[in-house]
Amino acid sequence: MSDNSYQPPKVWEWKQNGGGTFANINRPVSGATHEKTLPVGEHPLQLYSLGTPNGQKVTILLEELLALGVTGAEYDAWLINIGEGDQFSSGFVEVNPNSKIPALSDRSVTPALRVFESGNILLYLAEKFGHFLPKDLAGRTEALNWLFWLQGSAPYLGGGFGHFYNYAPVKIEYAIDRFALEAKRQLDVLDKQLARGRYIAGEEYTIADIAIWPWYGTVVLGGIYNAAEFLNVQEYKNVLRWAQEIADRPAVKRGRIVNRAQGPLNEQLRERHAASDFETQTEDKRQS
Ligand SMILES: N[C@@H](CCC(=O)N[C@@H](CS)C(=O)NCC(=O)O)C(=O)O
Repeated sequence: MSDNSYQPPKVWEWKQNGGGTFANINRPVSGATHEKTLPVGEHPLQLYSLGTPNGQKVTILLEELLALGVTGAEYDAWLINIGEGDQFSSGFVEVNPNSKIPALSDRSVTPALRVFESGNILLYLAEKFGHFLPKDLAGRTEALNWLFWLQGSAPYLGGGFGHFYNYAPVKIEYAIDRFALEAKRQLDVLDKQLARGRYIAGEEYTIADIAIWPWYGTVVLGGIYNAAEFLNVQEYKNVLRWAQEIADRPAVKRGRIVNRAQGPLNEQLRERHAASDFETQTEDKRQS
């Protein structure tokens, strides 16, 4: 079952070309690798992101807010190409010293506020604009239970299961078994919760749904890791019902393609600066 040929040395050393999809960007140190300022557009909210599940959370919430008529949520979404190391520019490190997308700069306040960690960005925007987070203590607490659940759980799905099932240069049975087991346990947690109500935190659509859908909703709908059959997602009927209902929301359809730089061309809007960008999305823009 396992390969016992590796014996850890006394002190770990970085193998610069350790292999795998992310070998060229992962380093054991933090901080900027190059000087470059970030672009700034005309809207109060400047988002620096990529259309991964963590990035989609924020663009879905912003599109939902705009759909409600909250004009203060207008935003410029700039593409941060993490495969090219854009997250290590001096400008990006200033908005997020952790060098991970998404990062937001709110320039409607003076001095501008930096907001990082996708869960915190959702909470910040929900509180700033007064939507998608229940106002009563019980409703708010339940929504935050699930928002924090997602922030703690998704790394097992993405960094654990998705990494070893999909990205790792070798298929390690022990690692895939360990994380498939946890991914299925988490899907079962969601399925039982969604048997109790229409949305994750009850009958109201909240930032908990917006956080969880890009990860678990996309997995059960077959959109990431190509793992729907492997994880036998048909077992999770309530998750499937919820995932499809959210996928059908117009704001979700818009938000999930913002800052996407891979997949079908009609699902890529690499940068977003105005609502009309969704209509005027041309071959040229998508490929630039
Ligand atoms: N806990 C962070 C995770 C963000 C994260 O892992 N972002 C990934 C893309 S999904 C990233 O920027 N990776 C670049 C890198 O690791 O250098 C959040 O929720 O914002």
